[in-house]
Amino acid sequence: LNISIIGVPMDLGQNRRGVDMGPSAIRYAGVTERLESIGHTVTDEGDIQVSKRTGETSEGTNLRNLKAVTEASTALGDKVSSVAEAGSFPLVLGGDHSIAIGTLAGIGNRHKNLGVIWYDAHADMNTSDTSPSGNIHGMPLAVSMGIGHEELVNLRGYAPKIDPKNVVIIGARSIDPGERKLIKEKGVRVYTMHEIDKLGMNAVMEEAIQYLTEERKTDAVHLSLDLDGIDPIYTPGVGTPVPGGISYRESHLAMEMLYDAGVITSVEFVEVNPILDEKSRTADVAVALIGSLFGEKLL
Ligand code: DIR
Ligand code: MN
Ligand code: MN
Ligand code: MN
Repeated sequence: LNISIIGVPMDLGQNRRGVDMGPSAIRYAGVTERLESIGHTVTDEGDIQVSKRTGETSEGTNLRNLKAVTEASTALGDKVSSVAEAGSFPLVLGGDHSIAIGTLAGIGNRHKNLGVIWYDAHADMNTSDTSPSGNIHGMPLAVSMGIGHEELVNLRGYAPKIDPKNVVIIGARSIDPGERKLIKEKGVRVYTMHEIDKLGMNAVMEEAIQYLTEERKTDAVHLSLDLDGIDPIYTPGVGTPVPGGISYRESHLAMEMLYDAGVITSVEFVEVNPILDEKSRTADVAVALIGSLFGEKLL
C-alpha cells in the first residue's frame, strides 16, 4: 500500500496536557520503519496545524475550544480527503479523539456506505446537552452521526458523515446515561467488555466484520482506535484510563483479523499521551498494533 501519515497534535478536546505530543511519540516509536519493513510505501505528510489552547467556551454552549477544534478539524478533513483522492491510504495519528470529527468529514462523502469500527473504552456519543465534561473528545461519534453542535455536525458542508447502523463499538466499559439512550435510539452495534469476555475476541471480530460487510453492505470501513480501549496495564499513557479493558493479545488478534478480512480503508490511532505514559509503552503498543493491522506476520 501507499500509506500517508497525518499527524494531528490536538489536545483541545479534553483537559489534560500532553496528548498533543502523541503524533511525535508514535513517530519516535518507529511507525514509518515498521510499515516499510512490511513492504508498504510511506509518506509522512507532517502535522495539521492546531492553534493554542484558550479554554474558551463560546456563545451559548459549554463546548470548550469549539472554534479551534472546528478549524483544525476542517483542515484535517481536507487533508484526509485529498490524500485518499490521490489513491493513498490515510493513517491519522492523534491527538485526542475529537480529531475523528475531521477524519470522518474527510471520507464520509467519498463512499456510498461507509462503516466505522470504534475501538474504545467509551462510546464518544455525548452532545453538548448530555456531556458531563464539555470535552469534545467525548462527542465525535455523535457529531459524525449528525447529532451535536451544528458547527461540528456540518463540517466541510455536509451531514451526517455516517449512518449509526454502520457503526460498531468495541471494548466499551464506560457509557454515560445520554450515550446509552442514543445508542439504543440509533441502533448502534456495541460489543462491550461483557461480550468480549463471554464470546471471546475471535467471535466478536468475526461477527463485527460480518455485520458490516454482509448485513450492512458497507463499501469502506474506517477504524478509529482510542488507545484507552486497551487495558491501562498495557497502555497507561491515556487521559481517561478505565480498568478492565481489552488485552494486548486480544487487540493484536483484532488487528490481524481486520487485515485478513481486507476491509479497512482508513485508520486513526488516538489519545496517546506521552506525559502520562511510562517510558513510551503506549506509543510502542500503538506501533505494534499498526504492524498487525497492516499485515505484519510472524512467519
Ligand atoms: C466521557 C469521557 N464520556 C466524556 N469520554 C472519553 O467526557 O464525555 N472518551 N474519555 O474517550
Ligand atoms: Mn475515544
Ligand atoms: Mn476513550
Ligand atoms: Mn478518550
